[in-house]
Amino acid sequence: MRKDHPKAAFVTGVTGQDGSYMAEFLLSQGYAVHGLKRPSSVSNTQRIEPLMQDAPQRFFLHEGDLTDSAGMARLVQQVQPDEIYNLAAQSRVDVSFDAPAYTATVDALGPLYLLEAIRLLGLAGKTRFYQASTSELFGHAEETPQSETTPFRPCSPYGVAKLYAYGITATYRRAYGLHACNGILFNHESPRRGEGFVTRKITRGLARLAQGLGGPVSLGNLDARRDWGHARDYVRMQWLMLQQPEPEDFVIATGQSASVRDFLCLAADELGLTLRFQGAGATEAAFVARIEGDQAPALRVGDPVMVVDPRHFRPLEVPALCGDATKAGKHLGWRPEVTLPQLCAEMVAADLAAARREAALRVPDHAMAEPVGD
Ligand code: NAP
Ligand code: G4F
Repeated sequence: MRKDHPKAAFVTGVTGQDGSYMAEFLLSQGYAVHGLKRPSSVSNTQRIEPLMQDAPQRFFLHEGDLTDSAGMARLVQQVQPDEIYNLAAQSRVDVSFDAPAYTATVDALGPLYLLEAIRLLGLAGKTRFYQASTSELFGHAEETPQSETTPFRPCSPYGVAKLYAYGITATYRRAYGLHACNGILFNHESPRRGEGFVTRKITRGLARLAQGLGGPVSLGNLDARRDWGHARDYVRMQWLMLQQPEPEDFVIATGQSASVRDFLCLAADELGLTLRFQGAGATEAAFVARIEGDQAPALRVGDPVMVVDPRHFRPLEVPALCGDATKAGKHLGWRPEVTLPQLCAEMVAADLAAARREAALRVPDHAMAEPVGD
């Protein structure tokens, strides 16, 4: 890539998990990166602070909202991007049941606004478009593992909104010749994962409990199975898709699935804890059965670490997902590099370090009770 005229990428959702890894990756490849950031009264740039410091000449933030069609067209016109990565979304499946119309506006119409901007601004020959599609499209999947040819049966407002986005992306590719692709990504996690998703809820919750901060982690369906990879591995694939001469859709997954219960046990193991489960369904709980090492000084054998709370059950659940990324392997030479135990260890280590910092800063109760002054 020419240094005096780097490629320009427009990344929506740059403040999120994938957006922050994507911006880092693109900067490392020499791109000028323009990120879309939602206006916010409190800071939402924690994940991209280092980039704002280190690459001020090539990393630019633009305030805007994906649901503002005119604003998106104005930004696309201003940036004239070579590549758009549409990563912004209301990405919580559970939240989509409570906010279905909002989820549809952001997740279905948002990508349409960007595609229309490319088309109406006459950028179809220049700007390549990546849409963050999802394994939630498969929903109650008809076959396992799921590949690019598996029928879609979404079963959440999120999945249905993302199905529209998938379809409109493919339609603009066929109708107007846009270089537009769908990455059908299975779950991917990292220490930057939002705190409401189950893996991060577990690693953060257990790490804090181990340091005497907070109570047992409360979870929903422990038997749901997901195909979990590392977000850093997955953004590389998103970029690779846009480097292909012809636009195509790809599944990206590890090909291995594990249950929420498995992930809970893996995370506990990282903290030297062996768990004992008791009860079933809505009354199940997990307790400390054995402790090794000194990672969990606040816990004793018999302490509860997890309780099931039926409020976390979903009106409709996707019981199991497992992807077949053979096409990505063949066409793009892509293989996931990080295993689930490695991913879990990285997440626990980061959350444990944060919990230790928080515990060290905590003012002991007896100190609070001391009289102030003479
Ligand atoms: P994430 O951490 O939740 O990030 C979502 C991003 O979208 C955040 O930057 C958020 O901004 C932004 N956003 C939300 N609504 C917006 C709006 N109306 N206008 C502008 N920006 C908005 O999600 P992620 O895990 O990085 O996922 C990235 C994309 O991949 C999403 O589209 C998700 O649906 C899709 N996906 C994710 C996975 C996965 O396992 N991670 C799998 C398949 C597909 P704030 O920071 O202000 O909230
Ligand atoms: O971590 P989750 O909320 O992720 P989910 O629903 O699979 O969605 C994620 O992956 C999709 C790709 O397939 C993305 F498109 C989407 O944007 C998001 O990134 O839940 C995973 C599983 C579910 O079966 C859920 O019922 O964990 C189960 N679970 C059990 N207890 C819980 C909890 N999920 C959450 N969020 N919170 C719980 O307490």
